[in-house]
Amino acid sequence: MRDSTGNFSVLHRACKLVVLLCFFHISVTFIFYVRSLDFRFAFAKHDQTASKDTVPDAFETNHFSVDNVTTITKELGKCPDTSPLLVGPLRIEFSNPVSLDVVRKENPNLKNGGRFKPKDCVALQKVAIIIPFRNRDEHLKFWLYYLHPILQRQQLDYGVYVINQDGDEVFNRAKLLNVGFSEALKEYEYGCFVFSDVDLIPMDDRNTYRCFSQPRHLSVSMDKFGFRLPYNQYFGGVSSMSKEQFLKINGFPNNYWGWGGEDDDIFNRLNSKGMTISRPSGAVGKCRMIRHNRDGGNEDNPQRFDRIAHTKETMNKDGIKTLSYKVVKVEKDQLYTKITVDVGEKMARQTN
Ligand code: UDH
Ligand code: NGS
Repeated sequence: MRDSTGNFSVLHRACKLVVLLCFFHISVTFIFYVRSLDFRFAFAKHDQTASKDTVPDAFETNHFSVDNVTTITKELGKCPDTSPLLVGPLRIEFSNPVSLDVVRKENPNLKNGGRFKPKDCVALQKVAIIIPFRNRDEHLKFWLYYLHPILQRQQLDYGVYVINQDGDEVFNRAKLLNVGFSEALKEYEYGCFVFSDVDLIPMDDRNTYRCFSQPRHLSVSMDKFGFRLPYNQYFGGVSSMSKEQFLKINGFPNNYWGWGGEDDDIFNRLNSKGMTISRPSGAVGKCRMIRHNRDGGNEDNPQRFDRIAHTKETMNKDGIKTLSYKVVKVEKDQLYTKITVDVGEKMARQTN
């Protein structure tokens, strides 16, 4: 009897020990499991933070997937108000001709159509640059040579649109600018439009080709005018307007055929809608014009004085709302989008 009781107590203790060992084993396993969970969570958290801060090297925002389910977006910060890449005054001269192949090689980051976006930050504005054009290829080469590097340093999301007037009809600068506005918007959600003559080159990259709270006149200090404004209301050469500012004045007039007055009409439109002109300082706004002879087909417009006297009455009837034209050809180059257009004839000017 005593023997069997003794055996039972040994067995009992052995069982207790086994249970204790099992409990210890489960506890240790549990602790390790919890710790490994912590570690995995922390690792995932770290990974996400790192992915937010890392600047992607691709043109567009990067995505990568985890388990094919979650998508984490790499976010770029906004570009600063003043680009850190600006260098200030520039030497601009036109003595040596420019080769477009060289300009293409020197601007490897341009996308087809003369498009660019900064790699390391999100540009503050999407800018379409519109150039009225006909038979000025040598000037266009200089413009592309000088402007592309400047615009890239200005950290803009931009595209260059050369609006080429087809045929031999009298030149119509303002209507070409309207066409540029309308065609550029079909391609991309531009919010800002810079209208630039092909023969004007800024002499300082701090003269940013972007939009401001008021319409901007950029070519304020031209060499041909002795680096000053020819008159206070002058709005010719290079100017910029947001989409809203442009639409508020019904765009530009379509009926100024030949040289002169269309820029004064634009000034009158802005003025009549209560807008003021914003300008850079005379030093920052310095620019050079490529000297040239008077173009054929761009004779002085004899009606210009009469027309600018009646801007207020005509501006709602003549502008972007009544624009009509035909696209003849679209050419995409690395350096620009060239759109050749039939803008109609001078005879049609009464209505358009
Ligand atoms: N343009 C062309 N081809 C032309 C005419 C004009 O491309 O045949 C474009 C070009 O972008 C030019 C802009 O339109 O820079 C303005 O041309 P403009 O001839 O009005 O102005 P610009 O200052 O010449 O180049 C002025 C000639 C002097 C006029 C004197 C009037 N009394
Ligand atoms: C004014 C013209 C503007 C022209 C400006 C500068 O007289 O269109 O001269 O011209 N206005 C009228 O003719 C009504 S420029 O010296 O650049 O050829 O922009």
